[in-house]
Amino acid sequence: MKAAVLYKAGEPLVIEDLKLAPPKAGEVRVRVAANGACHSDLHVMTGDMRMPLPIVLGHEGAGIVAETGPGVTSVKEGDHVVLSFSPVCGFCYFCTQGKPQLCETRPKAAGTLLDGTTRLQKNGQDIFHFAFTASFAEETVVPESCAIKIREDIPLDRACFVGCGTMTGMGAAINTAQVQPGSSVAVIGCGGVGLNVIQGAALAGARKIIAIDLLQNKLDFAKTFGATHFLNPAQDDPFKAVLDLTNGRGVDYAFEVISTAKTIELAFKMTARGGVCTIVGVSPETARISLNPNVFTLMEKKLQGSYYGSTRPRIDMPRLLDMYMDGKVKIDELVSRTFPLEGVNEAYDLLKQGGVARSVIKFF
Ligand code: COD
Ligand code: ZN
Repeated sequence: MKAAVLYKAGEPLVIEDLKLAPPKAGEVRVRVAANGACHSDLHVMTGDMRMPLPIVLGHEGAGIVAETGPGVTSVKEGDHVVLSFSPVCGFCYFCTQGKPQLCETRPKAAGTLLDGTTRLQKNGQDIFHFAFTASFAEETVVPESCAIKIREDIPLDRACFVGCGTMTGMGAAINTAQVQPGSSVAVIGCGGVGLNVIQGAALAGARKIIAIDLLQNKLDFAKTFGATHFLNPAQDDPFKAVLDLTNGRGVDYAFEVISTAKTIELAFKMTARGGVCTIVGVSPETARISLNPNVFTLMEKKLQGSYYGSTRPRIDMPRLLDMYMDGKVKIDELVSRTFPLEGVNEAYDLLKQGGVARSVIKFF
């Protein structure tokens, strides 16, 4: 089967014919229908996020179950699924607290499935799986808990976004930060994920949603997703502008959706007394932030992270898709371009240039 392989950071992905071994116990083989081009894959391509190589990237996928390994009970051949990039055991300390995004069950080695091995090979050489999903491929084998059954009337080239951008962003606002009706929100970084933080905040009833991005087209997208005010740091000082928009207080909720130390510090600085700053981006290992600790005490500001929108995949993903089908969650507006697998490098060139909200790689 065809897949896009990263052999070396800084080089383009190579479309290869790979061998995919059948699913082992507790695994599912999925025929991938579509996969969004998210920035996290780009972090691996540039070397900012270190992964074992060669690797098949892709973690925003949806498809149809082709085969199930022994013991699989939650899906069967022919079921439509969204791919989750975070396996869930259901039994550990965190799963039983209702925080499956923090599940303790992880393989010993990055880039493998849960048993520490890969199902992907080229000429006898193991190829790694990115984020358990490896969905820039015609087919993939994933842990059962990463195959989330969904309704069959949802177009798979839309459902795939719930596998990352829509869930990560909306979940950060709704599940992690629990944005309150009438509140003020600032979102720094209005890409595929940030636009969905905006969408989640709008759905939660935030009154003022300030979108901050260096690119005018992203601010235009932000309007579609529910932002009420727009700031470009290349033109205005975003800290000063946010104070001007909030009676000098700062926002109740700030979100950093880029993953740089500078923008994290900025998000925290524009958070009001008693407010909550949520980091959505994952920065390079070497990144460090610098904060005055007194503001935690004297101003009761809070700083927290959000992983995968604090999602409970089997509850939140089908629910967001129901809301999409009811016209209450926007996904179509996210899709700027559609490419075949062979266009994957072009899709990432466009993301780097900032020309798109999201591109989708469509297999069928
Ligand atoms: N000031 C304002 N805006 C900026 C700046 C800046 N200094 N620098 C970049 N931006 C804007 C860009 O113009 C762009 O619009 C946006 O920031 C980034 O958007 P995308 O579309 O390139 O990126 P996303 O939305 O796909 O991904 C952003 C993440 C923060 C999620 C990603 O970078 C990341 O850190 N991923 C790891 C976190 C994670 O949970 N990963 C799991 C799957 S995503
Ligand atoms: Zn992603």
